[in-house]
Amino acid sequence: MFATDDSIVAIATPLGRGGIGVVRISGPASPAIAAAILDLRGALVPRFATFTRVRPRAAADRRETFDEVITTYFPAPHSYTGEHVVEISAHGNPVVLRAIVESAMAAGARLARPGEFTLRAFLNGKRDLVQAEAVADLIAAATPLQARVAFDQLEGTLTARIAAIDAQLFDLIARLEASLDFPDEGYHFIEPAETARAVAGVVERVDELLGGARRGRLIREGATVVIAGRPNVGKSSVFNALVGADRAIVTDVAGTTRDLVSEQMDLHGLAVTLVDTAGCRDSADRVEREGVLRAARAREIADLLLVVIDRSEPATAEDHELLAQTETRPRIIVLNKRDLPAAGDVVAACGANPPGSRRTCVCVSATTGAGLDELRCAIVRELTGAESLRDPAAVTNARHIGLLEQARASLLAAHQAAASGETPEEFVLTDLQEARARLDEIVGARTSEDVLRHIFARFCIGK
Ligand SMILES: Nc1nc2c(ncn2[C@@H]2O[C@H](COP(=O)(O)OP(=O)(O)OP(=O)(O)O)[C@@H](O)[C@H]2O)c(=O)[nH]1
Ligand SMILES: [Mg+2]
Repeated sequence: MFATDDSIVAIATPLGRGGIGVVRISGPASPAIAAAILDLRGALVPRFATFTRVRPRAAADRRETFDEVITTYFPAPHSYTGEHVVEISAHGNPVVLRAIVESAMAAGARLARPGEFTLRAFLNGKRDLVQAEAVADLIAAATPLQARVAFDQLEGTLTARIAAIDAQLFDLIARLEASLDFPDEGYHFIEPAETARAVAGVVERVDELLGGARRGRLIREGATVVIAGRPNVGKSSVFNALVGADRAIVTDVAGTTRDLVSEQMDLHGLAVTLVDTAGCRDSADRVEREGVLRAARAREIADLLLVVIDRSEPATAEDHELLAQTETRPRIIVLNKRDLPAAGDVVAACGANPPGSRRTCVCVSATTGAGLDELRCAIVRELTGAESLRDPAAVTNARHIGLLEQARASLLAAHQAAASGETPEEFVLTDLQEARARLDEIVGARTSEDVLRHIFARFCIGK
């Protein structure tokens, strides 16, 4: 997988028709391949848009062209991959683009594997692993906030913060090693207490990164919010009101919704999958029973539950059962139908956020839209613990979080050993080196082929 001496080709734009479609060729032979398939008057000028024609097959009849194209040549190392790259912008038609790829293959290129362009950029030192992963995230982003966080990482914000921690560790390790290398001089380059202090400082910086990580991961991966409640309380109405479309069927018949209905939405930048479910009740109807079962399963995997209660009716046994069942889960109690007079005891039974409780209760009317903005804010707050996501987290990726946590554990072990003042410096050193190795893995300074394979398998062809 990691051979880079051949030249690769792929369509870099999405499948389908559009104004422009781009074929990308990367590798030592790309200028020669371009010369073979294009109708060029001379050598391609670096980083210059050349208007030319493309031929169906290498060395075919020069008059037989099938598209006019703009070609740009980026000589190594100043290209996306760090190799010679030729980008051919043709008209965005799959037939034309595939024919260009076939011509390039006939002229010696190999079809690129998913993520292979970005893999080459990583192997050639154009990007570290965090930045390569950020490319995939940026391409996959569904909300502007996701895109911004991915772009921050592409720019190297996280890389720089990890490098700063790594530099602190390196300095500490060098001083400890010097102490070990010159034991006879009776001189310590660093005293155990100072080592402990310095390690504590590094832990603090790792904690700063991990602090926003839960929020960061939510931003990157999105969250699943499941609507639950007994039949007819207005779950589907709340669902439709939140997604802003008549997506789920609403009727006054209890047991309208049978299957799960889900819709993606952008909530203050968070990518939320909202799921409407069948109302919880015992039913003799086989179809409805299956729906109730699916609803229960959906509740299990939810990051957050919206437990809908009809505030205009006295609370039923089913309401109380669901409230008890979801007591320990992250949830918001949604008191719906606030446009109707309230049945007093419902509000008392489940409403009115009692002081000091973590219970979040929002009063809405799916019919008039009242309270929905408050509900949206409450959802974001419950999921992220923050009012606003204007200051997004630096760490968003589960792989990075895992490695940072491992580094932190080694740092804590080093700290404990140094603070005791009795553990030999070799042990402290081993823990510190271990922590450094984990940080190196994040940016890809030492990463196994398996991990790389896994990471780049997420990409599509042409990236
Ligand atoms: N007045 C009023 N009526 C509402 C409100 N929300 C829903 N309804 C009505 O309540 C009835 C049930 O609404 P649905 O959204 O279908 O309720 P559901 O919880 O999805 O019901 P099932 O799918 O059967 O479990 C419909 O007649 C809605 O028009 C509201 O805020 N105010
Ligand atoms: Mg429904």
